[in-house]
Amino acid sequence: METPIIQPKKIVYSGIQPSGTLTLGNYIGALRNFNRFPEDEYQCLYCVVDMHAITVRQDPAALRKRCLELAGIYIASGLDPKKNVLYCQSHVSGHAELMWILNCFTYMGELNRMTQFKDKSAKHADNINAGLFTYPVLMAADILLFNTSVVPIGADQKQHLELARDIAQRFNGIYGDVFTVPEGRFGKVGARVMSLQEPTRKMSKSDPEDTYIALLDPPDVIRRKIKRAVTDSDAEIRFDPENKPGVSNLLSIIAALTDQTPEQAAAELQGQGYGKLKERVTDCVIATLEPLQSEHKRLMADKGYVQGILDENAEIANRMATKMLRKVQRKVGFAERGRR
Ligand code: ATP
Ligand code: LTN
Repeated sequence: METPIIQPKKIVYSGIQPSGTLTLGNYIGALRNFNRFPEDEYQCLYCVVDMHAITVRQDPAALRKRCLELAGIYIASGLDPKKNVLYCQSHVSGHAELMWILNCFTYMGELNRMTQFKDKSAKHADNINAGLFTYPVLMAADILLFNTSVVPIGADQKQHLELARDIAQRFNGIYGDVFTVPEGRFGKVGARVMSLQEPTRKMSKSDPEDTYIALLDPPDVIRRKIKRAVTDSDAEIRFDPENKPGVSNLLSIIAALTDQTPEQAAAELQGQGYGKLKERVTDCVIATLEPLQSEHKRLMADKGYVQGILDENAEIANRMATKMLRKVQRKVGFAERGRR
């Protein structure tokens, strides 16, 4: 009998910044897709990217608290911490070490083209630091450090992922096949959830409160924010992002949360008013977030448990990272290490 060939599992990797309260955009565009990889084929790592978060000023106590809260959100969203590696970026020094090497394989011109850098520089004109500029290189290091095949992210991160692929290919072109070239995985619906107040802009946790739904908003706040969401002055429920951005955004939210297409969601509400549309969005959002919120509350009452998960998983991530880092260091010609 032939021995079966056991394929190593493919690596899935993503990260979210603990830079504020997570929004429905983070949930629909990223978090809810993290659970969609069968465990017999994929090993998933999900990181709390606290090193990325300090590219804008953070209050230290608040940042530390948000790191633990985000780990709690990962678990509360259904990610089993025994099967997924959930850890903090700053606990694995390999991220910064690989970033330095990759900095030397990234061109200024490439970083100058990044739209997130342009947006964030405009938003934080008083603090355009070098970290904000090299942010995408740290993200490339996160991904390449683990030989990642698949990166589930929202549409706004596509340009950063392309850069990570370019850096990997450039490095491989010089040193042989060192890095796996990663692919992005974007949701069919909701890869770009828009602001409730300015539906031509992305929903973002660093914008004013009434523009986003926070994952931990209580039902009455969710209801109020959706009621006030900007629509338009005719009354037709139709999916048409260009001409009806507000209504289309609400339809996309329903579609993403009910696994429909936005057109199907529109058809179901045909002939009804915007009041009904908003009621439907509110019901879908509350039904989705309620179980996550109650599990999160339970976890936050036991912070020691969440901290323990982060500690254990940092060890696993460190082991995986060190293996890759040593290989890269050897390739570029760093000094030999003694065995002691
Ligand atoms: P900030 O607003 O502070 O820059 P952010 O929410 O844009 O933060 P992250 O927390 O790092 O950035 O995003 C985590 C994940 O959520 C990424 O995969 C990102 O693409 C996704 N994401 C963020 N906002 C949206 C959105 N409005 N729609 C869909 N996906 C989103
Ligand atoms: N830059 C991402 C967050 C992020 C990330 C990653 C996503 C940092 N490292 C690695 C995927 C893989 C953002 O959404 N702002």
